[in-house]
Amino acid sequence: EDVPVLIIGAGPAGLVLGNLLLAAGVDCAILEQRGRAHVEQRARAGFLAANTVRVLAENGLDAGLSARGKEHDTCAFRYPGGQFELCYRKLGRAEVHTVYPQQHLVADLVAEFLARGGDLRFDTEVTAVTGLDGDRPEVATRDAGGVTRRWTSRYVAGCDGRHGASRRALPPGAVRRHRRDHDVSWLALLVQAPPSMEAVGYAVHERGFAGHMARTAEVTRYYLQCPRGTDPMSWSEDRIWAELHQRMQAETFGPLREGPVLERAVVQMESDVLSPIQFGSLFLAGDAAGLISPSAAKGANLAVMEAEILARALVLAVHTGDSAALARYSADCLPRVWRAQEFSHWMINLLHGPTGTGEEADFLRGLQLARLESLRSSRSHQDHFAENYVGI
Ligand code: RFL
Repeated sequence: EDVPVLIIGAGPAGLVLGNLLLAAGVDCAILEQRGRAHVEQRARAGFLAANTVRVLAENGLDAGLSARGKEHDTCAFRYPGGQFELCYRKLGRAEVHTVYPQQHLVADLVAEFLARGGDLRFDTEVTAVTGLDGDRPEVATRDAGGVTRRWTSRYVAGCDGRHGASRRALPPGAVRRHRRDHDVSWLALLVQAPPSMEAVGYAVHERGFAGHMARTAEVTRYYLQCPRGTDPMSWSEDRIWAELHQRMQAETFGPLREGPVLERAVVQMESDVLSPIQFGSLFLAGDAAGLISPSAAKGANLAVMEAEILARALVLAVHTGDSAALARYSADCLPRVWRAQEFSHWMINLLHGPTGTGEEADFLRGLQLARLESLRSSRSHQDHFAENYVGI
């Protein structure tokens, strides 16, 4: 089968790209290894930045988001010194987040792509991508029934995440990988309970970080820093709530609304940036192009930012043969990616104290408290925070 653009992966990156291409009259197909129900139920991100909402709205992809998304504008920090709140609607560029679970966004984007007549193949795993240094790259797939197929295209968009076929197709040395293991793990929990507070809650505690993020009226996300290698099932629900109460200082600042834990996973804070995010006819977007720690909730937003820039460049190349924008794709994206990485890295150091004891740990703990104190008391620091927290 032959199409101008083959998109691997039906996450936020691939689906936004596919919808923008169809809207501009560029034929494409999306190949997704998992089934439709699986991708539409995979709970991950929820905080959409203003730029993401703009991209979706400008392209008519925001019906669900405007009906069910909720504006969010405040985060609360709890630490040994007390609690303070930052209302970022009144700081920096005065932007807000829209809270809308990623799986709902994915379901909307799938529905819209199909309604626009798009070709979306679920249960179709890409097993190999070849010929990337020429202008007829080939993609091999295997469907759920074991049937294999070959696809050709002019361009391939690698939107299949960090473990996808696109990264595997990069020849050694073709791109440089910059990588950091932050040596921090979170037990990420989805709880069947309404949020315990209006704000996003970040709690810095000597037992480790704890976080609270609203998702919907019925479901709330919590995070608990845990030792590396923790088996997510090894923490009982009693232990989870006891840790959340203690670290979030519920006795001082108000009780948490408890409920059954619906989902749990251990997330290792890791970041990487590929550079360039292109090789021959393959263009990477989203987690395939770079992984960002979830500390500042940037991953899905970077994916949408890249998808929009890539869509514009591909439309120009396919319609007019002008590939100048495609050649600039990496250079256009990477400075924004690095800004987001720098901020997320700063957030990691804000939220997590050193794990050990001793003079060096004490020193690092001192820096962490100074960082919090600066954020609490300095208006210019707060403006900077707000600009980077919601900005992309
Ligand atoms: P996705 O969403 O992983 O989609 C990739 C798709 O590719 C498919 N695939 C393949 N298909 C065909 N053949 C193959 N060989 C394939 N290999 C893979 C996969 O099945 C999948 O459907 O990547 P994309 O589109 O780049 O989007 C990235 C985001 O999903 C990710 O960055 C965010 O979820 C990160 N993230 C957050 N980002 C935010 O902006 N705000 C948040 O609040 C936020 N919270 C989070 C997060 C990620 C988390 N986890 C689980 C890592 C919270 C968590 C817990």
